[in-house]
Amino acid sequence: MYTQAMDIEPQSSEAPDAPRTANAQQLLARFNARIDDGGFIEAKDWMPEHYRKTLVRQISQHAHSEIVGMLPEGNWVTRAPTLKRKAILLAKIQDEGGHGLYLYAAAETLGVSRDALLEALHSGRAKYSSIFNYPTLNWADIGVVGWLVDGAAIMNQVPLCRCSYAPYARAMIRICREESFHQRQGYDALLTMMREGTDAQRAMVQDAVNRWWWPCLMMFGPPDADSTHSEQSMRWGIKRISNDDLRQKFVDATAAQANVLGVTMPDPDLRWNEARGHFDFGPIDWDEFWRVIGGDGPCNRERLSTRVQAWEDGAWVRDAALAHARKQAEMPQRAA
Ligand code: FAQ
Repeated sequence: MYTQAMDIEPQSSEAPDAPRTANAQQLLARFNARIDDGGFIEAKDWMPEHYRKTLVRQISQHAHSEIVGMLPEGNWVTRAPTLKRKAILLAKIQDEGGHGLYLYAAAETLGVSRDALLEALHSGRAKYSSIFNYPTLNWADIGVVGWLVDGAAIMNQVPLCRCSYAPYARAMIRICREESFHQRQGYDALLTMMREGTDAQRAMVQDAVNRWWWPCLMMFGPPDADSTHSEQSMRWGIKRISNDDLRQKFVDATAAQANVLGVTMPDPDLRWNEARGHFDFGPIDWDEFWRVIGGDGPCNRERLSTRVQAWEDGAWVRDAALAHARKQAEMPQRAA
C-alpha cells in the first residue's frame, strides 16, 4: 500500500536510461559529464528517466511532509500560552504551507501534475516524513518540534541547496532560511519554560524531549546499509551527505544544545567519544521506523484522513476557480 511507484509517462521514447541509439548515448554522456563537474540540471535539460522519477519521489514526499507537518502544530494555535507565541506559531505554520507549494511547483517542472501527486498522498501510495505520525500532547511538544524536528530538517535540507536538480536546489535555499527561524523559535520557547517556568513546566519539556528524540533520529532515513536509494542518489548529486552522516551531525549539534537547555536526552549511551570526535549514541528501534512508514504509526490514519477531508472541503474552491478560468477564456470570443 505505502509505495510510491508514480505512474508517469516516460519523457521521451528516444532517450531511455539504457541508451540504444548514438543520440541517446550522447545525451547520457553529456548529462553524466555535467553531474561529474558538479553542475546543475534544469527542467528543460535531458535527464535519464530514473533520475526524473527519483526526484519526483523525493520532492513530492518532501512537499507532502511540509503540508502534513502543519497538522501537529495546527492543533495548538488556539492553545498557545501568549499572543506572541500564537503569532509566531501561525507564521510558522503558514511558512510550512508555503514550503509545500514551492516543492509541489518544483516537482511539477518534472512533468507530473499536482493533482497526481496529491492523489498519491490521499490514496496512501505516497510517503511523507515518519515524524509527523507522532502526536503533540502538550505545549512543550511545540517547542520540541521547532528545536528538534526543524533542527533535523535543516541538517538534512542544507545539503539539498546544492542538489543537482536546479529547481529543487533553488526552492531549498529559501526554505532553509525560514527553517532556521523555526528552529530558533522552538529553542527559545523551551528556554523560556526551562528558565522562567515552574517545575511542572520543566518536567513537560523533559517529557516532550523523551518522546521526540528517537523519532527525530529516524527522520534521516534507514542506516546507509539499508537505504535503497542512497547510492544512486549520491552518484547523481541529489543527496550530498548520507543518512548516517547527517544523523551523526544532528546528534553532535543537539547534544550540546541540550546541555544549555538543561534537559537530558533519553539515551544512556549518549556520550562524547574523543577518539571519533563525535558523540556515540544507542541503537535506534528500526522496527518502529518501518512500522510507522508502513502506515501503522500512532497518528497515520488521523493525519491522512485530515488531509483527505481538507481536499474534499476545498472542492468548491477548485470548481469556482475552474469556472472563472473558463469564463475568462470565453471572453475574447464573446467580444468578437
Ligand atoms: N519518513 O533509500 P532511503 C520538515 C523511506 S520536512 C518516511 O534512504 P531516500 C519540515 C524512503 O522514502 C521533512 N519515509 O530513501 C517541517 C524510501 O521509501 P520509498 C521531510 C522515509 O529518499 C518541520 C525508504 O524509506 N524532509 O520536517 C523516511 O534516499 C516542522 C528507503 O529510504 C524531506 O523529505 C522518513 N523519515 O532518503 C514541516 C527531505 N526516511 O520512497 C513542519 C528530503 C526514508 O522507496 C513542521 N528527503 N524513508 O518508498 C530526503 O532527504 C530523503 O528522501 C530522505 C530519505 C533522507 C528522507
